[in-house]
Amino acid sequence: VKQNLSPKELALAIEVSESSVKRWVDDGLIRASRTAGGHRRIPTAEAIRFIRETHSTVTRPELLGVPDPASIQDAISREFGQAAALHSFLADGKAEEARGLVLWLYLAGASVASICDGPLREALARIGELWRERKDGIFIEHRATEIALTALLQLRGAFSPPDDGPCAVGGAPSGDPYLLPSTMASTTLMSEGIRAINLGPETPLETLRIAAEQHEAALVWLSVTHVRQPAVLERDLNRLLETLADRGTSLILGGQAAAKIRPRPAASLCAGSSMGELVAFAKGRCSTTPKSADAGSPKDEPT
Ligand code: B12
Repeated sequence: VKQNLSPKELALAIEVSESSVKRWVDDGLIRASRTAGGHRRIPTAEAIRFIRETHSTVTRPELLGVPDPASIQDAISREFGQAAALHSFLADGKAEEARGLVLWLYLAGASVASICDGPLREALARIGELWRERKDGIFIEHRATEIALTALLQLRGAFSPPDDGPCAVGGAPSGDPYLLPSTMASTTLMSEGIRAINLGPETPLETLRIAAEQHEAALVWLSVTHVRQPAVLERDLNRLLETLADRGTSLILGGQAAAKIRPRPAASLCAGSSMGELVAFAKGRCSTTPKSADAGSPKDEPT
């Protein structure tokens, strides 16, 4: 995907006049910067947001650097579904196609949460079975993770939540090497207008606490796919919950291995099993500002 577009390129891509695009920029409907020579430059991420929100039809996808919708549709019908098409791109190392499919689903109106909980999760679950039956399974798994990660980061680049809006920080704990779940969480939250700071895998919970304090986060997410020492993680999580509660910050726990740890029930703690649930929880929590500790929690104990 190209970094920036000229008004002419965007106009050609969606078959409108260049003067319309320039007017939309000047009216603030499309965010753009100016070159030293005074020419308008539209970040491609911004163009993608605009196209999706206005349901514009992309007639020249190559100008945006996105794949031809017809080829994506072909792959989806050939493989019998979005998840199956994504799985085949990921398993075959077809990075451009996989990124294109994810971007296309978003452009076509799917929410980031539904892309993560649907095709991405399903495709990766299938990739996770390969090591049992194929010698090259683990190589395919590593490559697929890398491709899925770049697809998410490309999508994440399309969002720029306001600097003064609500903030969330999160990651995966020490001993957990998994990159994708926490990147999904940050991408999903960013798509919902929440400034999300992803500290990634192997993050000590003390580091999460410091980051949450520095950013005055309203929400902390913890994604757990692999637990090395459940007792240690439980102890650290209980400690983190105490300090977060003092500041009115909530924590949402999720991930495939989240049920392996049993923190003490706390009003500021919630458990979720999908990006959809993360969004629902964040929307409730991030509308209140940190420090104004509020009572009540949807669930007392993670399930
Ligand atoms: C990629 C991968 C790896 C990579 C990770 C690379 C990396 N740096 O990220 C590597 C190669 C390191 C790896 C290693 C291993 N892996 Co592995 N791995 C996977 C795989 C294929 C994908 C994981 C992934 O990213 N999934 C995508 C995520 C986003 O999906 P998800 O976790 O389900 O997340 C969803 C929800 O849980 C939820 N969610 C997630 N986080 C959060 C957070 C919050 C707050 C909320 C609300 C919701 C939420 O929303 C997400 C979207 O719907 C899975 C297969 C699978 N089913 O997931 C196996 C899998 C997890 N691995 C498995 C295994 C056995 C291993 C190994 C032990 C052996 C091996 N296969 O090599 C080692 C152990 C490593 C370790 N120290 O833990 C098993 C685990 C089985 C089990 N239950 O114990 C799985 C399930 C594969 C399988 N079917 O056997 N793995």
